[in-house]
Amino acid sequence: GTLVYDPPPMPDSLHRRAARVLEANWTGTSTVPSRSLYPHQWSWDSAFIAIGLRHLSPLRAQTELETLLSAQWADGRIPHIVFNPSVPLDAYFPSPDFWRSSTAGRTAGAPRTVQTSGIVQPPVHALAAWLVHSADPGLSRARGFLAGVYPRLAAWHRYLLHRRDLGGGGLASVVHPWEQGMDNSPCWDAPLARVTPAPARSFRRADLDHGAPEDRPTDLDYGRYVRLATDYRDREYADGGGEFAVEDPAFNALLIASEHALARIARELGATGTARHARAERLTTALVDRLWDPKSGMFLCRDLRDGDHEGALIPERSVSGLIPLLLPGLPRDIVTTLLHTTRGPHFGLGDSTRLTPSYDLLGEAFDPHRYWRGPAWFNTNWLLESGLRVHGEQAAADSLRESLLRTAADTDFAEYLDPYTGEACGALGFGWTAALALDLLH
Ligand code: 9YW
Repeated sequence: GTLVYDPPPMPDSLHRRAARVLEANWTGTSTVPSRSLYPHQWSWDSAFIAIGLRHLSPLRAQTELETLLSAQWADGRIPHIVFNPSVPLDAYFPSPDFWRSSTAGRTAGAPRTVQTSGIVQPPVHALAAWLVHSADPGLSRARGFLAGVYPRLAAWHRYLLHRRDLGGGGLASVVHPWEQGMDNSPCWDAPLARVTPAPARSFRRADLDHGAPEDRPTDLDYGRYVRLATDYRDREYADGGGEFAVEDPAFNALLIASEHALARIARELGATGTARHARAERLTTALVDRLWDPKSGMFLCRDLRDGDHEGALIPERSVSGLIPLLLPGLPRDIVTTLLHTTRGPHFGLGDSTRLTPSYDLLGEAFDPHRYWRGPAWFNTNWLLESGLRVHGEQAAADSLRESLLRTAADTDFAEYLDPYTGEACGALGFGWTAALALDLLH
């Protein structure tokens, strides 16, 4: 018979698969975290996504950030969700008719052309903008990318450092668990216990149409999220008076890293950047003064509504308290202790777990499947990977990088996973998982 050359099917490269996820989640102007669960643009997702996207298309990565920033409010806040008007209202809760940005957000200067939420998410944006610029400085300069985003990023940091310094110690506070990005972390259990939940009948959760209930926050959690968000909205998003106010280590560490990035952006644009580097150093000192807990060997959250006006540290170990490892300016003894804690029995990195869990393996509330109460996430592990490199832990960083790539491939870019077994949880084809895997491949 005829000789037919029939090559065996080529296993698709991880690079190609990740690119395909980002292609499928791209809307034309931004990228959705997940087509099923999260069909709009999310703030910190977009920053992480841009960091990966810059390797595929620097133009798309710039556009991703520009789209987000065009929804910025006049008071400087970058909303945590920018709604896509072509997605049906009932596809995600809370929807635009809950946040009412165009009416309730008028005083704070919500944009007129797009609908957004009224809360924020961690400030990864200046860091992302700098990395996106560095991927293709020629294109960036030709388009005036940094010149365009710089004033907006500066206003964003100003908002956080002034309107959100609710504790008066120089750090930014979050006023809702969704703002910190780790929605149902056990860190919030005590501060949330003081909040009267909104009645279950007053809202309908859309997340349960797509996610397994045992992997998601509970109805009681949701009642409290809704109460806090409703109260904030009804105060027209004015900062200061809310029932929930927490200083979080990851949120502030990302602000510091982004302030350093803003200094580099300022330099590229012809300024010195010195004042910004100095501010980042002051913030690092405040972070250590207010949130470092030598007894736990890590950073903790400060609950400003507990006790007197100074608030109190929340005695729960979250991966958030390891993320300051990212900062080059951290005192050496703190770095040593943090490395020790990351590898020890509470987080088990390089030992009992594949990736760092979101919460204390030995904590009473630990649950390997329920969202931010134990599962491992890619963005937090990507941040730790770069923290290990910053502090010269190349071997540990290499092995974390290997695990990240292997789990991204094995889980089809899952949203999060069981830290022991590696079993996929939540959505698949998740935006930042694909983007950060791509980044690690470069
Ligand atoms: C939700 C989009 C967002 C992330 C958050 C994560 C989750 C939204 O999804 O929140 O409905 O629970 O907790 O960090 O930005 O990926």
